[in-house]
Amino acid sequence: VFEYAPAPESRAVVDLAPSYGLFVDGEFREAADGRVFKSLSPSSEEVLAEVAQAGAADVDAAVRAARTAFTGWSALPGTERAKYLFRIARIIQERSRELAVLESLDNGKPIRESRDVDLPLVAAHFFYYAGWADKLQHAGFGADPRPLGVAAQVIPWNFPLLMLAWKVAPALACGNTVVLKPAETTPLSALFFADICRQAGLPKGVVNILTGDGETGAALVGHDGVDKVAFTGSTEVGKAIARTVAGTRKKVTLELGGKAANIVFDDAPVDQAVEGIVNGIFFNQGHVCCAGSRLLVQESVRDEVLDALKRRMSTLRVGDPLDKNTDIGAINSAEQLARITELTAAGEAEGAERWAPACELPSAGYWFAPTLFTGVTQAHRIAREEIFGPVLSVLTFRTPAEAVEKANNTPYGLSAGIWTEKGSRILWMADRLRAGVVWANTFNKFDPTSPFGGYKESGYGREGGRHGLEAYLDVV
Ligand code: TXE
Repeated sequence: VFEYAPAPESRAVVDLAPSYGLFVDGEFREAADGRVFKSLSPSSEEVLAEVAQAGAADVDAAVRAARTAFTGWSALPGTERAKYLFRIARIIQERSRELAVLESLDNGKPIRESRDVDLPLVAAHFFYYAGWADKLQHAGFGADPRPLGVAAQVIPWNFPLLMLAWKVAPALACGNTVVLKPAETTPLSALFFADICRQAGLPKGVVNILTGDGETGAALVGHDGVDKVAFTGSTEVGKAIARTVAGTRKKVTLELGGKAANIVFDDAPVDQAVEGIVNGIFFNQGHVCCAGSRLLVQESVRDEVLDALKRRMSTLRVGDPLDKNTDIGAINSAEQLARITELTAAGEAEGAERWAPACELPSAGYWFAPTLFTGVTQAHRIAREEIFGPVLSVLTFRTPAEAVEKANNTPYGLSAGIWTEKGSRILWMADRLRAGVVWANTFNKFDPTSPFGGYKESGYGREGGRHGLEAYLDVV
């Protein structure tokens, strides 16, 4: 037997400075009031770097810089904007090893995922939207579509660089300028991206990065000089942002939580479905808004699927994100770990049965074993609330109609998965599932050409594809 045991990815490929400033008007600078916060590695609790905490004066400076830069940037021919985006995409590819290690250090995700999923997709989004920059007149937005102006973009910690790419690439392609705030637990890759913008020669002020917490985010979203707000994060904060922008000229798109059903029919090949279930909920520690966090399995195959799933879960390796063998990395923060712990305790208290494979978790850092709940009813909190961790709630159904009813029985509507050999059933189900994305015989599959976004409390607006441009253009 040949045992493949690759060495851990070297942390030495990332040259981390002890402290980082805000990126405003093409320069790194300290916060006006000198405040800083620390970015920790969730797998070791080690301080990776100290980062500036942007306050109201910094928000003002960044928005002004973006507004000044807008005049020149929006006047550039699309072919010129495309050149910058292509250049950024190529630099991301050249620096992808460094960025993948950085992302795994700051976020806790396995290097296999940051290297093989996040980084290739980040580059792909810049390539894809670079291709649109000179074709906007031919895309059904009218003869002369115009950019909106300054885009305030607030992103979460689960895919720091990828969420940045989803937002920055289409905004720039359309001629907008950007002030982006990464999440407080994962600020570093956005700052490295700022360095890439400099390397690409991007005119100053076109991209500004403000690190900070919810207070910084609220100040940015509320600033008068902002024309467009794009947010990905919790439903609670999304609603607060919608309230803030109501009554202003600002346009807004929101990408919020989810509670997706992964629906397995009795004719699906069990091994393939099990891989899809595992990928659906354990990819990125389940810190995925479209995670398949509710397994709906047809009653006749319940036991067979659960037996196979438990066997597969027993092989998952939890541990060092930089180890190329790791399947499940660290939970992103102590707060998120506390949320997962609280909701799983509620699952047990409400009478669901908890199962996890035997696995040894590292002593330092934030960890949670892959966990399965059976005996779950639709009324249980673990069937209704987003857990945002490696926790799967199992429900059963008998008929396709019952599967649709249960899948749709949630305030959310971001994604769903269907596992069946019958094409006609896929189409019947997809028509009735109230979810922005429906995957068939696959899950968590992304590419820059496809629109992504939610129904109901999962938000509004679409990112990705041609639809992703609509959020950054006025039709003329
Ligand atoms: O989210 P927040 P948190 C869900 C997931 C998770 C829960 C809480 O269920 O358990 O949300 O996570 C910024 N005005 N998702 O607390 O607070 C904040 O600084 C403007 C789903 O981390 O929404 C960060 O940059 N901005 C989700 C970003 O909002 C504010 C991804 C997201 O943080 C703000 C993340 C304010 N008042 C969490 N308050 C998804 N859809 O993928 C905070 N922020």
